[in-house]
Amino acid sequence: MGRYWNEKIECMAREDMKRLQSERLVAQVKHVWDNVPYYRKLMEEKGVAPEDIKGLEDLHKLPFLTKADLRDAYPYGLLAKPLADCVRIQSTSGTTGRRVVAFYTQHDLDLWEDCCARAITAAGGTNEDVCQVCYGYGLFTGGPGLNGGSHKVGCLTLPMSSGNTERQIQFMRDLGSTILCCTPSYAAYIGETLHDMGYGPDDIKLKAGIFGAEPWTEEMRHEIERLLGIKAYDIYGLTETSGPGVSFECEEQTGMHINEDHFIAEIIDPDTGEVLPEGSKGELVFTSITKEAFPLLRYRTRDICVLTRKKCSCGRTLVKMSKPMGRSDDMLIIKGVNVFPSQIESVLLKMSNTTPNYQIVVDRVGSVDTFEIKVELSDEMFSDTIRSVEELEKKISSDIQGILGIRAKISLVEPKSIPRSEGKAVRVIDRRKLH
Ligand code: DLL
Repeated sequence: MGRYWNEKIECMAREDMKRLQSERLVAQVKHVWDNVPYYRKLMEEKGVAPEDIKGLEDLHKLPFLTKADLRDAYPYGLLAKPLADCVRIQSTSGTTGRRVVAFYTQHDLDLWEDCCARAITAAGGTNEDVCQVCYGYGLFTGGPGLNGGSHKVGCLTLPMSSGNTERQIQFMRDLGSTILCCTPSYAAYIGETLHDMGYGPDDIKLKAGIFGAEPWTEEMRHEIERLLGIKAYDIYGLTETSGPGVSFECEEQTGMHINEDHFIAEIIDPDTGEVLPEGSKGELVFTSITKEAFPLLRYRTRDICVLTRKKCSCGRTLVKMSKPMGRSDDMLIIKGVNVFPSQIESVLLKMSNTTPNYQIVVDRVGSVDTFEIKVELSDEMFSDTIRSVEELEKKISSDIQGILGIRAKISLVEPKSIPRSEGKAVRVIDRRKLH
């Protein structure tokens, strides 16, 4: 049986949760209508007023909010509280051409940290634990979110931020860290460095990791678990919704429970906006029902996933989302075929002779797309015969073609030649955009 941070909420009967969500939704819509002219205009354009929203069943009447709205309203246009009541901002790095600034009241910070505390507890964390937080601190939500959650749980918190990987391992060993929080790509890098330093899982005390902020596959999970000798849990969130902790994995490791007392989740068809039934794959949409300063009504995340209400052995009744399978705006279209980097990652990590380091390079020559996958070899494979390397190349090529239906040029590269990431990994280089 699992341990809970807030058993009453995490295991609440569905009917009670629906009632709670309905009440909070009605109040949130009124709060937004009264305080945010931008939302009021969107609602008026759709012909809907607060009186029309009587509960969960009316959610679909509300207009969607998109990233374009966030850009339009930047920086203060969606603020629902006076600035004097706000105590913090966080922001995205803006790598995909968007910069999102989210505002928090003290109450918002408390609720956010509470969501992160649920995630740490679900990963087995208690006040006996030493929690090493190596997400970036600063504007990025990863460090501050998990830091706050770790404090709430009462863990001894190591606010490391990312970088200086050998020092991370030194601290991990000296202070006996038991929980690691960082991106999955950084976790793999830390694991690799641990081994390079001549250590293995027996030389550290880690038992669990809470990894998120970027897509990662089951194969990547197994690789990290092997390298560090831990159980690896997924955590999801986005700056717009506060940050990490919107959803988190329990010991079943089959998807992430959404904190439904704070966020109502819907899955829609990204092309038509139609709400899809449970179990369908589509774009995740969130409505925040407790946020004060920066509320979101039907915010389109662009993340593609599936929701399920199948009973979970951990006892939580919170709906579960699958790992995001990609973003509708990060999907590559190569030679007319839809390609998600995660599909490629799962093929590569099934091979025993490669490392979790790869890069996808897309370009266009004339009007034809070129598609190359650089895959880093393991040390053992690198010193192997040319023939076995050629065979590996062929195997990867045919497996990729089997899954995607198009051919990629496979380039096997030397160990350690693909740049490592301390935050979100850069897996795709799409040179077509530069033309
Ligand atoms: O990445 C918040 C976060 C920090 C989540 C630490 C988990 C841990 P943003 O920088 O705004 O916020 O990026 C949000 O990252 O829309 C997803 O596309 C992606 N993402 C976040 N978590 C996961 C995950 C933070 N577990 C965007 N799996 C989201 C896959 C994820 N993608």
